[in-house]
Amino acid sequence: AVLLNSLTEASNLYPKEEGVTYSYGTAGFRTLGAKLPAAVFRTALLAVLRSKRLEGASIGVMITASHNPEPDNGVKIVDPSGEMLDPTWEQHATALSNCPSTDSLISTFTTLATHLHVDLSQPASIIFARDTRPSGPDLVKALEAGLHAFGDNVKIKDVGVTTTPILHYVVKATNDQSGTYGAPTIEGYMQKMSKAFKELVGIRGPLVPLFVDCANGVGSSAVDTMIPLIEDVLLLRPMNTATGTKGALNDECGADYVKTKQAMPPNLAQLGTLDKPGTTGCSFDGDADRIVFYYVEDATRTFKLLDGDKIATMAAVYFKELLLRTKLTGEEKLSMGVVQTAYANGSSTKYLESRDIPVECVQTGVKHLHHAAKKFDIGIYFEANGHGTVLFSPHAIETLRKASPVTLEAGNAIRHLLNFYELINQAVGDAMSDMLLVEAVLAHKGWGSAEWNAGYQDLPNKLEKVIVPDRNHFVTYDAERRLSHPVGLQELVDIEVGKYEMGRAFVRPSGTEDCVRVYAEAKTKEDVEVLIGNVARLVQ
Ligand code: 16G
Ligand code: ZN
Repeated sequence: AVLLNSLTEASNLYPKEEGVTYSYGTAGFRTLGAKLPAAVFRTALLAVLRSKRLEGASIGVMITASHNPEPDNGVKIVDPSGEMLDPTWEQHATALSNCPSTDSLISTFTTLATHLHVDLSQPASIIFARDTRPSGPDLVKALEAGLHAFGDNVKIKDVGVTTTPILHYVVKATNDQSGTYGAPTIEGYMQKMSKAFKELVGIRGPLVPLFVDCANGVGSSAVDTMIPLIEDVLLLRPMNTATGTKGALNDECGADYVKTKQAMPPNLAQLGTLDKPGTTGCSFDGDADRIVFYYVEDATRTFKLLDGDKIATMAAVYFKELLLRTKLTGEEKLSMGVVQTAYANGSSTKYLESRDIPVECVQTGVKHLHHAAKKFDIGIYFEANGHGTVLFSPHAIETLRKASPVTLEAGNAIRHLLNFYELINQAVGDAMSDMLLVEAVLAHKGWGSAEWNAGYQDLPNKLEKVIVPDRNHFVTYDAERRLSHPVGLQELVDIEVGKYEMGRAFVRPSGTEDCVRVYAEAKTKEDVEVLIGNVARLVQ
């Protein structure tokens, strides 16, 4: 009763606006920052319930809207393993957030506690962080108001302004029983990663300096911290680091801009940043959980994009080589596979299949990719947009640690794989970690970005938004590659696609915006333009 009184009092300070409906989707709650305080306050209550349900395990809360415009913000919950919130709990988050009054909030909260078998006297532990958005501090206050309402029974740790993947790392490391994952701090993250990276690069360094577009976001502080730790092997040259400039975040820069426009940030182009042959750039998104690379082709002076598919394919081919070199057989033989979404360029899928690397296609959204990747000993997943990572199964780690290598080469391969395991964020996609993964593989191969890009050529492709009266009328199956509803539409799309060489197109409702997305690829740019235009017209 004391608890309910203090929750009531606190909630009255964060009333839900009438007419706003929240939905906990692929990215948690996401909307204009100004509309979020009530949802963030209520997210605190759900995070505490979740922690108590899991006997006090630490739960993370991240306040960010990633690549979206600066006035937007969002909040999402991180489970103790460092992964996204258990999908069965998403509906509870939505239910709490939409209670029209404090009374209904309190009654929904107590019903949920009973229904989910939460012992409210259990302790709880919450770890939170935010990105650089101006609305962040107010949302942190709303979160803290919700947490403080529980009194001393809830332990709170504020990681401050940091990247989404660092928060996931801190949560995972805090809950790690074995104590071997790393120290649960930003510093622990930097130490773990820089050490593994330097061991991997070894005498191959120093490498060619790398330009890093930080999207004027929180990635710039992570890059600043990393620079001195690795500068003897790789010099990072941060760009777009104006986190204090109003409106600059994700504006004409960042991974999402580069991937959607298929062009480099205009200011980098203007400065001629990548004009020198052999120079490579990369772009983080606003919360540094995505990365794409690019360079200017020497002979043609054209922009070349190396996206999530390119990262996945290079990692897969290299890890397959390393696995062969380990000479592990029988029980010790480790499986490896790649998980993609429908957005993966057709050429990348073909390239993997032609190398006998298993490829699986799942629905958009990190939770689906992550889940599917766990089936492999080494599970590589990337969305074309640059979000992804490589997961090592407990079996893989145990096998690699115990293995007695038969040759020096086998020993080196095992050591490399274990160092990659240390380097690669095991919780979630991570721009910093993926950046160093790419640099390490390139160093081992002795490649620059042109050699990396030579593996296969992307099919021309395009993504478009179509505004429709109700996107819920669009229902997909086959990992979002086909439509079951509106009835008959898929057949019309098929006819259209059939007209173009290497044509492929699909239509799916967005999980984060009120629109339908149309993707098309084909052998030529001209065909893509016509194909996407015609499919978009069918959808309207
Ligand atoms: C979210 C997802 C991202 C996905 C995007 C698709 C997470 C952490 N992020 O940003 O993976 O690519 O949504 O958005 O799951 P859409 O459904 O609007 O196309
Ligand atoms: Zn992001």
